[in-house]
Amino acid sequence: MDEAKKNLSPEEAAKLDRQAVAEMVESLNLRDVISGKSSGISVGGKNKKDMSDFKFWSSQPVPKIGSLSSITPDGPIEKDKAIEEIRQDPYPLPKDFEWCTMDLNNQVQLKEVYELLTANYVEDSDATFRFDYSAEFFRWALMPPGFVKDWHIGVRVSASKRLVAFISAIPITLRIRAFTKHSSEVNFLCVHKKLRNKRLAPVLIREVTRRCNLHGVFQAVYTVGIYLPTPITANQYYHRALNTKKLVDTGFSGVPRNMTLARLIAKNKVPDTTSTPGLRELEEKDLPAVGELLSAYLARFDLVPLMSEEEVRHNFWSGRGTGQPDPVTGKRPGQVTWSFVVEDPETHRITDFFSFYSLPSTALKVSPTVTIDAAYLYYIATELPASAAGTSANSVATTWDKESPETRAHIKQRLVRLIWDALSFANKAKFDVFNALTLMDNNLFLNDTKFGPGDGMLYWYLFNWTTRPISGGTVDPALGAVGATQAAKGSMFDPAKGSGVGLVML
Ligand code: MYA
Repeated sequence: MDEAKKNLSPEEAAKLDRQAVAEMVESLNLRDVISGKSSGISVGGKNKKDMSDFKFWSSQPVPKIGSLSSITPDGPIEKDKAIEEIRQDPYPLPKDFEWCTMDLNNQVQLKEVYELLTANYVEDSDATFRFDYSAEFFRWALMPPGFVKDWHIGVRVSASKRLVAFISAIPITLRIRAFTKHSSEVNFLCVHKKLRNKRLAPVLIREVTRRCNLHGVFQAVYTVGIYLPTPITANQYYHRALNTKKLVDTGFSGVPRNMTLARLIAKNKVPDTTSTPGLRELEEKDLPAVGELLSAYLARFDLVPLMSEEEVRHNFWSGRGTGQPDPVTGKRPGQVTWSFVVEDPETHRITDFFSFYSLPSTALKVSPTVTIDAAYLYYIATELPASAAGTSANSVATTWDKESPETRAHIKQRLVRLIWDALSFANKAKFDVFNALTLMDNNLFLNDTKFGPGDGMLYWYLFNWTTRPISGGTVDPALGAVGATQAAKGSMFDPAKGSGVGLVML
């Protein structure tokens, strides 16, 4: 019996147990809707897995578990293949299934993808929340400039033609430290719940790889909520409550023990008005300036997308919806992204930029089910102080971890203010929660703007590329112990530690 319970009646001891559980739950703070993108396998503890446990992944060009270290060289694991070496036919599927390429310009097919993912995509570990991407979101996320239709891959039941699995890739020019590679970003892998554990996922992954190879692409980046061989970094999710009551009512967050709901609501209140002079919604004419600001800002990180002008336009302009904004929320029909700039009132230079996107989740255990409207921080950038300038769009020098305390303080002060403003906009647009990861310079604002740790980690992977582990703004998986238990404690956040990740995956 533990010390605290020694002189207690059974009722009192039970109460203490409940209290301990309540404390544990409270320490989880806010849970991750992100979920399936969060249920980790412990790799340090007794559930330790090694390469031989990963029958599929041990056959793929990915780093072996434990192989990444501070002396890992940068480079491919396998050489690029000549076109004749690449398998020309699709991989065989189990009997009764067939491949299809989804045409997302076709409303019926777009709806099929949407319906498959709405019912079967990522859930948290106890199936309380599930991502609820919208059809507009898929169009925006999967059809960037240069997208390859052939990389929107579906599996249908041959007889009924019902869509039962999906995987996608989009092109991305990725800078990994000093190397720039035309790569693909793989996402939205989904197998219908009734077809799970039948080894369909490996066939989908091999097929998307084959189709990327046929386009001369041999590297990919992807994020997953589980530990696979082998992450190059990991970020932790953080959440900022906006509609506190709804989050508590739906089980997304709890009221801490020594607090009332009313006090929690007051604590989470955000200002009705923004505070940065010159802040306004992005206009089309700002796009070139935003592209430059962003590439100078991102040049400081280790893993970065190099965005063309068209990509900047797509990422920050094309998702703004069409038609008249709603008079209360300001949201346009079909809007998936929100982008803002700060125009210096005197010089008219664009000095700052931030954006967020909408990704609702369904709270599955409340009846009827409820939608949690979540905003996710997308890209953010601020002009660097003159002393830190010198990083240019073409620079490949990673500098974020060598910046002076003055530079860090300058960035922090700008970001904290911008994020308070982002929270005001998101609150006005009636989002319930604002989410961010411990990537880029986010650790500089998370505490000051009252974000709380979630219980999920997001693991980052590179296909057919090795590099030294990249700091994720939290304990590094390849160097330190990592797993669901530790992540759940919410204790891995070190505000002083930044991250080398300068890429945001949807
Ligand atoms: S992350 C989102 C993933 N989707 C979901 O979580 C939605 C809900 N879950 C499902 O739909 C299924 O459970 C999925 C697995 C489809 C995930 N990433 O078919 P199985 C390995 C990679 O029997 P199922 C996202 O979209 C697993 O370790 N591998 O399993 C990014 C085992 O391999 P091994 C995964 O549960 C995707 C094998 O699959 C994942 O029926 C990036 C079991 O297969 C996962 N999320 O289906 C994909 N989950 O034996 C990689 C399980 O080795 C891209 N597994 O342990 C790689 C780059 C390719 C392009 C390269 C170009 C050059």
